[in-house]
Amino acid sequence: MKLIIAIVQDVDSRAVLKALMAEGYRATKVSTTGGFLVRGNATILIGVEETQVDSVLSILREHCHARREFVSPMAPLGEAAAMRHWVQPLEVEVGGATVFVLGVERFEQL
Ligand code: 2BA
Repeated sequence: MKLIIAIVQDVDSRAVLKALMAEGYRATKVSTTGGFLVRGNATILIGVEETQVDSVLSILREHCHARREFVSPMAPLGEAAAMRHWVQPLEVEVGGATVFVLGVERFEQL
């Protein structure tokens, strides 16, 4: 058995869960926060048989989209004034999905 941990953007999470349920997969969504942007994202835990991993990855690929986000770097006021120019927002591309596939040693439902 495998545990798929997929970190997706909040806006994509509903469509991903809907598609997973429609295909008969079981999943748990946890509300999480990205360490870099410090914005809400969603972590979806999906326990599957090894033969189902690729099918779940296809669903994630179909429903998770990359988007461009802007971050405003914070410079201390004194420093910004010393630089005598505005600190430019930094553009980053987020997603589609960051996925980890782990082996499951034991699975129990008690
Ligand atoms: P965040 O940490 O908020 O990162 C959002 C996006 O910012 C990243 O998108 C990446 O494009 C950029 N970014 C992250 N760290 C950076 C850095 N040190 N310098 C420059 N740009 C940086 P993604 O790579 O698509 O990641 C989306 C989210 O997936 C991340 O949100 C984080 O929550 C998670 N994630 C990504 N890689 C991970 C990893 N190796 N371990 C755990 N979580 C991860």
